[in-house]
Amino acid sequence: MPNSRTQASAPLARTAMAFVLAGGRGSRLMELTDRRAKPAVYFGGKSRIIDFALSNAMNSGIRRLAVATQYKAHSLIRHLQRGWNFLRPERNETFDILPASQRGDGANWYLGTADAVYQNIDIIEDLAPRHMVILAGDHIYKQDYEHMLQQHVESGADVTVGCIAVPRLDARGFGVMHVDQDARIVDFLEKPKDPPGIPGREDLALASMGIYVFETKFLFDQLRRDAADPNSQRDFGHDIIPYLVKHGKAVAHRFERSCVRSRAESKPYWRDVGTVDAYWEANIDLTDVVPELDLYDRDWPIWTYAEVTPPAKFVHDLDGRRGEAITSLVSGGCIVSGAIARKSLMFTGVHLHSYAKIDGAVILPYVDVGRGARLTNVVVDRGVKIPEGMVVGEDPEEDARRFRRTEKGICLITQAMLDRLAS
Ligand code: ADQ
Ligand code: ADP
Repeated sequence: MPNSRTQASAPLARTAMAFVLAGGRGSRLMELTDRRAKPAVYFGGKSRIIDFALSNAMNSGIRRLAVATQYKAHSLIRHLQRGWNFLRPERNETFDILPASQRGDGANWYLGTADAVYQNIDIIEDLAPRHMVILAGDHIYKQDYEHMLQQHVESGADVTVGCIAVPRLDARGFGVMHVDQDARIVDFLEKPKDPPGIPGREDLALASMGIYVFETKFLFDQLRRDAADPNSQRDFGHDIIPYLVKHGKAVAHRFERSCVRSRAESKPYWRDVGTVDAYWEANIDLTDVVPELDLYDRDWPIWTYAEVTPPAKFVHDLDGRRGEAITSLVSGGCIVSGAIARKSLMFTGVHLHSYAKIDGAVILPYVDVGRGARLTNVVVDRGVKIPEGMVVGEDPEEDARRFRRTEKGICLITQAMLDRLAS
């Protein structure tokens, strides 16, 4: 289906609110989320994971945004304040950061994702959006939510759930649904151990993307009903969606219908970069000559907060060795001096010193790679100082002893791990 940006009827995005759930830790990202929530984790050389959901909302025409935060929210809140605070109330635009335990009787964390909306009902009511677009803050994709809103109104659904076909066994971490020929959801299982396949395509399962559209008043009624149920976990995936599949009308929206493709032949791109392996791979994929995810598409920009930095610089060192980066993404403020980067991402302010070599490396901001260090297939956390001559990625046993080494052989390196080695 083409992504027509011209709508027959008035855009629904203009009167909708995007509510981004950004409270989860994302514990399978290991030490990367020791100090920050998963939505605040860096991605793609310049951005953070949450920038994708927020940019999608903006690019879809939504001008009321809210973000619910909870776990280790400081890094996330700082990013949002710096990068996303440009919406103007006088133009009917709003941007609200909603930390847990600020509302109601003040005593509770958000219990589940539904509770994160429930506890903010009074704030949302003031803004009176017609529809609520509930989004997860931890996926990488480009989607035009206007199409989903239009489908929601046309189908007369109580809730519309964004969905995508994934390999069947990968669906164990997702909500999995069956739909009838009218896209109505007839069955929904949250994180089944043995996910049911799609009839006729048993190798695939139809997974919920954790994206929901509701009419605001209807959503509030459901949240209040759910809050009165002592057995509820107060979660969309566990409680609200299964209830509406049984007692209401839940309709599936196929991601293919609204994903934003940079080229007609591009495949729909959606990633839950929930593990270190998936995170490394999605980042490194961006160095492909024609990556599946196009960050250079001016029609669908991914907005972020970026520091003002001097340009990236590549210099010969004193011995005359060239500093170069091949098939790599290099952000502002980086200096590559007599060192070689290959198939790597260097975020803001990374320094590579003479004789250093990085290959398949995701290097977060302000990392310093000492002289002669060699790093292969790594993720290096922000601010780490890699000592001179350190070699990672050439001896699996040694790597596993020193760092967090994944099944696929990717090493995650943090300063705490290096400090432990030094002591
Ligand atoms: P999960 O991703 O496991 O499944 P969850 O851990 O609740 O669901 O996270 C969803 C989003 O909400 C994330 O962005 C997270 O940061 C945020 N979040 C989690 N708990 C929160 C809280 N208490 N307050 C605020 N924000 C919170 C869900 C659905 C599945 C679906 C997958 C798709 O339940 O059905 O398949 O999303 O990833
Ligand atoms: P995930 O399930 O995304 O891998 P976790 O296992 O860390 O992440 O978190 C599970 C649930 O517990 C989430 O709802 C998350 O928001 C919540 N949570 C995590 N850490 C805290 C915390 N320090 N305080 C309150 N709630 C938390």
